[in-house]
Amino acid sequence: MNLQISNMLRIASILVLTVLLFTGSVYAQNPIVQTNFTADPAPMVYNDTVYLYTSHDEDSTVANFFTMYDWRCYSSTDMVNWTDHGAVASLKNFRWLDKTNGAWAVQCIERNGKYYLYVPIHGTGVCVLVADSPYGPFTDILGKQLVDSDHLWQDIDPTVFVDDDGQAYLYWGNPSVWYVKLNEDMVSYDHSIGNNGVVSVDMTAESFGESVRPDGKLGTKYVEGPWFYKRNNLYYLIYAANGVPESIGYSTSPSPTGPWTYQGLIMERYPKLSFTNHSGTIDFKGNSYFFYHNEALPNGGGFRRSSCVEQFEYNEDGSIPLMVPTKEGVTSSLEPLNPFKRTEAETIAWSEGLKTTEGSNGVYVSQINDNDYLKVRSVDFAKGAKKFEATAASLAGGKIEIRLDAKDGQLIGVCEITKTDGEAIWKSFTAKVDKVKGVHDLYFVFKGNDGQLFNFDHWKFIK
Ligand code: FUB
Repeated sequence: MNLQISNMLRIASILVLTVLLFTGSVYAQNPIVQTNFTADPAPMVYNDTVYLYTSHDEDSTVANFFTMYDWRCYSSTDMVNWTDHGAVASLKNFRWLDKTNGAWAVQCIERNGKYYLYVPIHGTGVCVLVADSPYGPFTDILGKQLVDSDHLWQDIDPTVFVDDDGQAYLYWGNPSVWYVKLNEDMVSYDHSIGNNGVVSVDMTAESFGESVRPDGKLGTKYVEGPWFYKRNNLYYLIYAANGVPESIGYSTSPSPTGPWTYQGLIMERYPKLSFTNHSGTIDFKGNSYFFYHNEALPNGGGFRRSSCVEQFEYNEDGSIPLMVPTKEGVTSSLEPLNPFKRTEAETIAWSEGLKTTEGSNGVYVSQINDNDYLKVRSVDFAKGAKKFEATAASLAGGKIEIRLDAKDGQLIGVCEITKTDGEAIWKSFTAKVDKVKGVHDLYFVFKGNDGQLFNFDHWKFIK
């Protein structure tokens, strides 16, 4: 295909996708999480699961600024249904800290069976927590910041990668980039290089592109939110670029410590993306995915952001294509969901009107009102289900309409949730269902009187 035709096709597809994005005429899948605001997505692939760590914008913003107290975790094996594991760490994990706000962009990585959660605390610097499970509990084993620096307010957005030779690197920073070489324990670093161990990356136009800064001076495109990784022997640094509102750009290098070469933008600015952006990429089950955030949820905004994901393909030379943010997100599930196994109610592809809450039984779906619904994608009923079972705790009580393929799709059963003796008194409820076979999107549509109906913990079908 000659270059002109390929450019025309690219422009045409961008136009089509842009129309889809703003008319909303596709099945919504972005933002990935609708029950909370989830910013700064940081995916981690471990075995057959993607764990998505996010920072968390509170529903109510204090003093018109980032209001962020904890970090959340979601997981998926199919890239369309995401299970909410709640807040896995918070500022309260740091007993020595006298701050109640500032839980900014996180990244978690696994090494030798331990999970290291690198977090910036705004104004305090880069810290680390350690756990034996991706869901925590995470422990502050240092009792102080990990990185000792003289620019703590700029020490945000840590990103960590362990190279094939076992050397781990921690990059971070706004509006410059620094790195340390982590020791094998992942919670200390080599102090023999740079400024007491902290190496300042050369911020040149060749490495990070050229841009006019807000003060009118010429600077680089790099702003913040680095995401560091290696693919086919090429090192990538993806980052928020081009001032505010932020685009996403990237640089590559033949070595983990540079020299970096600016390669261009991955995502331009679009309406409904927030004034910040923050990305992460993964390869998972043979596909490549790009995570970022927007402000598209109802009541969303620059301080109430939501994580999104797009599937993409690297070009043959390893370069990353320019992507358009879509409402559609990931269009196909990587594997069907087995409905005959206990499934957490907070495993959701899309929902409206719902929140999640953490109680003694873990995370559950809450704030269920009449006509709210949740959708679970690509559910494989195989040769058929006969019965549905839901565990719920009821305030007023109500019904779960079980429907297929659309909110008003085929009704296969209705599960009555009668009053239990309180909103944390869990009981099992069952309903007969019409025999349904094969793979369908499953919708639970909640019905009842005014006010909150019940809380919903888990469900399954019985053959
Ligand atoms: O979420 C707070 C800050 O906004 C992050 O640390 C930056 O990357 C930007 O997304």
